[in-house]
Amino acid sequence: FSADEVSVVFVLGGPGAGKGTQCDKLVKNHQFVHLSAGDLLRAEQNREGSQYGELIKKYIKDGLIVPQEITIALLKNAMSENVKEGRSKFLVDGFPRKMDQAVIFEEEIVPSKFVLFFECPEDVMLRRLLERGKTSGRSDDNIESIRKRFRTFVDTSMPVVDYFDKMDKVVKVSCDEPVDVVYGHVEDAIKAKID
Ligand code: UP5
Ligand code: MG
Repeated sequence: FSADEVSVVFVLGGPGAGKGTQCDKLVKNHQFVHLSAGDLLRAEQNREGSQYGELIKKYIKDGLIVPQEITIALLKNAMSENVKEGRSKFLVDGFPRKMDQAVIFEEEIVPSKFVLFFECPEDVMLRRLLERGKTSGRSDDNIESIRKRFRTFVDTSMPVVDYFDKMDKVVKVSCDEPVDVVYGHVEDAIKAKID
C-alpha cells in the first residue's frame, strides 16, 4: 500500500494509562482499525517458528523497546492485510515510543494525522497495572517490570511525545477519571480532527 491509501492516528501514553481501553471504544464508534504494537509483539512472541520470540520476551519483561525494524515490520504487515480488505483508517496504539521508530515510520510508511496522548499520574497507572496483573497473565504486569516500563516511558518515550508536540500534532487527554468520562474527552478531542 502507499501512504495516500491509509491514515494513521498514534495513541500514546504511559503503561496502564488506558490506551487499549479507549481504542476499543473508538473502534465501536468510528471506522478505525485498532493495532496495538504491544499486542502484535506478544502475538509474534508466541508464534511458532518466530525467530524473534526469545528476544521479544526478554525486551517486554525488561520494559525495553524492541528494535524498531521488528515492530515496524509487524505493523506494516498488519496494515497491509487490512488495506487488502478495504480498511484504511488505523489507530496505532503504543507506538512509536522511541525516536528512531517515529522518524522511520513517518518517512517510510505514512506521516500520522495526529497523536492522541493520554496523560495519567504514575500512581494511578501503577494501581491499574497491579490490579490487572492479578489476572492478565502478562509477564510485565509485576512491580519489577512496571518500574522498568515507567522508566523507559519517561526516558525514551516522552521525547517522542515532545517531538510531535513541537509539530503541533498532539491532542492531550486527561485519563484519571472513569472510563466513560475519559471517553467523552476523547470524543471531544478528536471531533475537531476527524470528520
Ligand atoms: N483502566 C483503563 N482505563 C481506566 C479508567 N479510566 N479507570 C479505571 N481503570 C481503567 O488499561 C490498563 C488497566 O487499567 C486495565 O485493567 C483497564 O481496565 C484499566 P489499558 O487500556 O490496558 O491501558 P494501556 O495504556 O493499553 O496499558 P498497557 O499495559 O497495554 O500499556 P503499555 O504501553 O505498557 O503496553 P504495550 O502492550 O503497549 O507494550 C508492552 C511492551 O511491549 C513495552 O513495554 C515494550 O517492551 C514493548 N513494545 C515495544 O518494544 N515497542 C513498541 O512499539 C510497543 C511495545
Ligand atoms: Mg495496551
